[in-house]
Amino acid sequence: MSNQATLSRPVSKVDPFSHAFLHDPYPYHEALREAGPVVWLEQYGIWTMARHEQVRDALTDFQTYCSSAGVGLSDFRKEPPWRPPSIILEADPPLHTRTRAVLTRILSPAAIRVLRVTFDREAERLIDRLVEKREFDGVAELAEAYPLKVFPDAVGISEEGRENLLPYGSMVFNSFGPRNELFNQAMENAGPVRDWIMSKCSRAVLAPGGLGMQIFDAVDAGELSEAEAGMLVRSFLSAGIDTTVYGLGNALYCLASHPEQWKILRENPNLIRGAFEEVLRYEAPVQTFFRTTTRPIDVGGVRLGEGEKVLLFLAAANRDPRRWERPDTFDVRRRAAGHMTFGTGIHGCVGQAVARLETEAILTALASRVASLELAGEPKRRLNNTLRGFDILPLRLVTA
Ligand code: OVM
Repeated sequence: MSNQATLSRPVSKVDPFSHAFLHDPYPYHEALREAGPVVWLEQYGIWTMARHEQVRDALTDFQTYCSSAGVGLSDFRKEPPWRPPSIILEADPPLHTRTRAVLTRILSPAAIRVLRVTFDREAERLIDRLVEKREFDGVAELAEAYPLKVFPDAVGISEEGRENLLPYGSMVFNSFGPRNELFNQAMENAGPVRDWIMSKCSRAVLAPGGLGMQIFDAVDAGELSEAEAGMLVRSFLSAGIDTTVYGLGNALYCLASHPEQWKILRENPNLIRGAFEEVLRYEAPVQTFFRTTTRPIDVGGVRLGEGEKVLLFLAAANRDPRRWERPDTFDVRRRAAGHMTFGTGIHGCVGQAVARLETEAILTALASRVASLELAGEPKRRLNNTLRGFDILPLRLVTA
């Protein structure tokens, strides 16, 4: 095909951040995938990719699709970011290479093995309490309660003020979208929440031996400045809570609403690890990230200019029929590896082993005790410009 196809770039009028879209994105995902390999979103003057091949290729080509102009809609070269940019998420090599190396080491398989003992014990404790309760809100009492206990403990921050962590996550993940009502609501109490977060990022307040203090050890080794270490603690507190809260909530929802899949897991606990990958594919807690082009590039015969924003639909790639058989079926036995929910390439989720550890600990504790996991009422969604998940998830546990 020649470049003449440039003349017929696919266009769409949809708003991926409207309430209608966020409530039920799947029909819109399909329309965007079928419109073409790359689609112009008129409302925002940006490109979007919703097919697996193009999303994966863009994530892999960090030189053409950069992160340093921000990974949300806002272009940091044109408007000031709402907070100082993350030095890992919103950075390109060589800065990214240096910061990433530190977090990769701190979150290595050996480090995860150390965390597992505590994470398993806390999961068993919490599930024992909930089994006794029988009926509870799966969001507040499980999907939020568990990550809010184990992760800040692992980082090594004080108990006091942890109620700021979820509001901060809401600010961070809503801020990747447009300045809409969701963004404005999330930012209502931004000042005090941001101040509390920043007050937890210094060497003086972190517990010895924790994941936070290990970042400061890299300062002593000459890898980071003191200020950079604080910024990477901020990355832990930005990326480490809401993502796992929404992921755990989606896991509970998928399993409670597919009882035959829960039965399969109970009978084969070795499938739990793969089941979480399937949750991430089927109901991605992180739906989207943006990149910005650093040069003109052809995508499937359509020419993108330099300095243009590209919305990557991770969640749509996860259900692309070009890549997956029965993409809209939740199947815990499926090989779901290759989903885009953790991204891929140099920015692929550095904390993914922690996310898996938390979910496996909870699902394993549940599977060993609970015969049936049921919805006990109507779930209610919590809308966010980036995250997909629940505000309320009424659950009932029936023991074996
Ligand atoms: C960060 C950060 C914030 C949100 C998400 C994320 C998914 C990273 O501050 O580095 O990764």
